[in-house]
Amino acid sequence: MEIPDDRYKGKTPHTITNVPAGIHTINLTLTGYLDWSTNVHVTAGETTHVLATLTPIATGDIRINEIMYNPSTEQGSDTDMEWIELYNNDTETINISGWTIDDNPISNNVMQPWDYVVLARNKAAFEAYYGALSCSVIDVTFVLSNNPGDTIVLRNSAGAEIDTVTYQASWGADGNGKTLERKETGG
Ligand SMILES: [Ca+2]
Ligand SMILES: [Ca+2]
Ligand SMILES: [Ca+2]
Repeated sequence: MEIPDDRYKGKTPHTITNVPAGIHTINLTLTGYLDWSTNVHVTAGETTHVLATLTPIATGDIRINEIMYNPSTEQGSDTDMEWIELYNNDTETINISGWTIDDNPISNNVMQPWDYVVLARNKAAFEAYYGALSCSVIDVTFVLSNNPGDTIVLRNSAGAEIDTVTYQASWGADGNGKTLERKETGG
């Protein structure tokens, strides 16, 4: 807990005394949880109560499962038709909201165990080509280089690396309409 001006005040539950009247910022941090912050208005002679519920940082066995890094000319432009498929290999529901692909945020999405989600550079173009899928498709900003290949990094909302893939055009799927898909063995 910090109040005010970034001064550490101790662990919760905690009562801070002799706080000047006015607005102060309280920050709570706990390993494994998202940082929490609020502004409190302190009135002279009164005790102001602050209650916080911290949200656990989701982590888990989410995998970069399949990638389309170079769609064929027939499929469309790379700007529209690149996509990355994630797979929840965990037995738990995982909220990937605020996770990132190459530092680009993923919008709200919750993955049930064994769920797939497609991160598309252009969801509208993706769905126009592939039709409706049984998994969700969400727009995410990213660029997958064609040749010599690229590294894709998936991080959770705390910035911890969850999965990464480095592919090379020599693996195939380079503009021929095919994709790269992870093997059962992980390779
Ligand atoms: Ca292409
Ligand atoms: Ca590309
Ligand atoms: Ca990259």
